Amino acid sequence: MRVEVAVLRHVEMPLRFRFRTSFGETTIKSFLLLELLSSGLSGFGECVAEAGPFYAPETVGTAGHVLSEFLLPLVVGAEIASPEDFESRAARVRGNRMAKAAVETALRDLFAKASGTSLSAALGGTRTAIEVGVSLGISPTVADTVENVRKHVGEGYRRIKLKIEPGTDVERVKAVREAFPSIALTVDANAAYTLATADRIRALDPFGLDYIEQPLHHEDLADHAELAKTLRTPICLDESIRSARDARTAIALGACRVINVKIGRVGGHGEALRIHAVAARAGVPLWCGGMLEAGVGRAQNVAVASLPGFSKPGDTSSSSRYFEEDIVTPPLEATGGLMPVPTGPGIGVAVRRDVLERVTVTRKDFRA
Ligand code: SMG
Ligand code: MG
Repeated sequence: MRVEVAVLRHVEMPLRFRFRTSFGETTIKSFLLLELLSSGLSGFGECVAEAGPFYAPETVGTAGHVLSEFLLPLVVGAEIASPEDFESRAARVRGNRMAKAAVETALRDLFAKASGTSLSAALGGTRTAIEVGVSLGISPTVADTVENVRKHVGEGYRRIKLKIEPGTDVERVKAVREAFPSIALTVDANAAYTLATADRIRALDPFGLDYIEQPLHHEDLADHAELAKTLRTPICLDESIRSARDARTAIALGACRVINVKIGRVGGHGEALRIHAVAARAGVPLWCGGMLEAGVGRAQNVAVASLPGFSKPGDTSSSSRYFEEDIVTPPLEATGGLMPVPTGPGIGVAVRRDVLERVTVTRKDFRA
């Protein structure tokens, strides 16, 4: 398939809530949206790099640079045989996985559209709807945390994840567990603890959490393995898993028993599929993480989450939670904690050009 034109947009969309984590706060979703055009079809990829390098090393700025200077020149005007063909062409670019994923996911959409299949089917998805949970940012008080959980349990989400940081972590989890004895509950520390402060993590063990996500440093698998030995609750890794190689090492070391897969963090659907294979061999359950995606990224997430190994509810909650107005139609919405998997060609949702124009800050076109 010959990619004729690439359109790279910087987009900003206000969030409907302040999302606070142990590493910062997001109020505006700022991201790059890539459109690849070929024979009258458009494939869309959303880059999940954030404004600042606090969750991951990449930013909107660095991803824009790597896309413009190194990745888009590999595809614009080129005959690309498959998404895997792009992966091999881009293999000499190290790291920069979020930038790579923007191209790879746009190509996946484009190839699926060209063959008239849904992206879910093209990836090997087997579910017609995915179970979804919700990730709740750190609220000002313990009481606010419980109220926020009540609201989202009422909306039918199948799992509640609380963002935590050292401080009132144990108090919050205890209060939520007392108010909701039987919900599926998890926590995500975004690497805010160390082995020296891990007593606070161990203090969460009695609350029947489904898993504890990324408690320790993003580069430290050995410490996670050591912590795991002192916990009954499984550890789930997010930031530490950038590839199938990382997944294999982490599982072999006993650093995790669950994996959060984010397409952007691992460089695209191809790598997500390889992690899926590694995890299946080891009997490790997966779930699909979130990066506060707009409609394109959300649809890409729903497609991968329809694979059989994604057996736990993910963070892909309803679009209307995040945005007044999304850039795709129909918006991706969950009912009773179930989100239908689009069946139309590619990502199965259409980009709303009028909305996209309104939220576009800058636009750069690349032609052969
Ligand atoms: O998409 O609802 C969402 C956010 C899910 O908690 C979420 N993401 O570490 O898993 C994580 C965080 C990373 C992004 S924080 C802006
Ligand atoms: Mg996480």
